Amino acid sequence: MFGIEFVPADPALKIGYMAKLAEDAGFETIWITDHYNNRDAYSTLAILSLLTSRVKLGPGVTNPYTRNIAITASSIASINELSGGRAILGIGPGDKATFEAMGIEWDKPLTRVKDAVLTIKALLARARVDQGGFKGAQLAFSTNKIPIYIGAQGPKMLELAGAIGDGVLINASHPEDFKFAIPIVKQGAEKAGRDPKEIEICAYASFSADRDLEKAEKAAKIVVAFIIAGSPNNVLERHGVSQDEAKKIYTSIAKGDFGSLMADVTLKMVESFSISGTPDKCSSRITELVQTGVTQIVVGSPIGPDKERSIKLIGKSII
Ligand code: F42
Repeated sequence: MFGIEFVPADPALKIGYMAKLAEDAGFETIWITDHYNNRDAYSTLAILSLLTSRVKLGPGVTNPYTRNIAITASSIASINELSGGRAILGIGPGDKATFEAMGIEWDKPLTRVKDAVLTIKALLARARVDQGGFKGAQLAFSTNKIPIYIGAQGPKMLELAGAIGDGVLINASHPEDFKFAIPIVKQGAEKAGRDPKEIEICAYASFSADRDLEKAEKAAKIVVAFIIAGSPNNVLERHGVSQDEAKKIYTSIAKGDFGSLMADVTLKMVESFSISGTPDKCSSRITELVQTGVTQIVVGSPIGPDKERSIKLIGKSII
């Protein structure tokens, strides 16, 4: 199955247009990123609910810090109603850098995500919630079941996703990352007495497709630079990126020196941190990912050098 990510750095109506294209191209899920500095994810999802008719859609991912989780339950239930039962909820611990700018402290992310998922499930089932500081919170309208996907990279978050999620959104593009992550998700499911096959494993991947290999790779470089700058050391080591190389990239981003970035990000890095290239090249990477146990490929930024053309190309030559 294929999904696609849109970043509401663009206006909602523009994303609505792209979303319809994606639906027509054969994508089955649409994920809208959630960061305070972009357009609001739920306003965007409301527009998408009206402009599409088959795709499932939801935030990918929201978090328990910037929105009270009862509001998240109400928001996603509203999207479910507007879309005729097509809502999906992606939730994760959130993005540390934007929290700092908002003055939000990132305390106990694992516990917060766990409590959020369990509470949101209870609220969506119209239960009265009296735990986690809530005092009798209850939704005043009904909704049918909304699948909850957990955004996870770290081992404990991956295990939690296996234990309580309907799916997991793993921000990675290379088979080695999934060979590490998937057994942990499955172990989390087994420990919780669940069938590991029930959990959807999504590769939330940086993706860049074009008939011209070089154009596709070039378009991925900026996104790959940001991924490397934000990756923990164990992930960099897994892909043979030295501390010095990562530091150089981090410094170029901080200076806004995008000219240097194009030289700092090597083709090997593009291979490790994105799915980029011609449709054939992307397809063979997708086959490798499916062999590790991935069940959904989420086509993430940049999508390609020309988003509209790449969506059509992915539909025609990959999906
Ligand atoms: N973040 C956003 O803010 N917006 C987005 O739109 C977004 C999209 C997105 C899509 C897919 C995806 O996979 C991630 C995405 N993210 C987005 C990022 C996401 O919110 C997380 O930042 C990302 O998934 C990283 O999470 P992580 O799994 O690495 O978890 C962190 C918190 C971590 O360190 N986890 C550790 C682990 O092993 O999993 C565990 C930490 C731990 O145990 N903490 C203890 C606890 O109780 O929480 C406390 C420890 C102590 O000493 O206090």
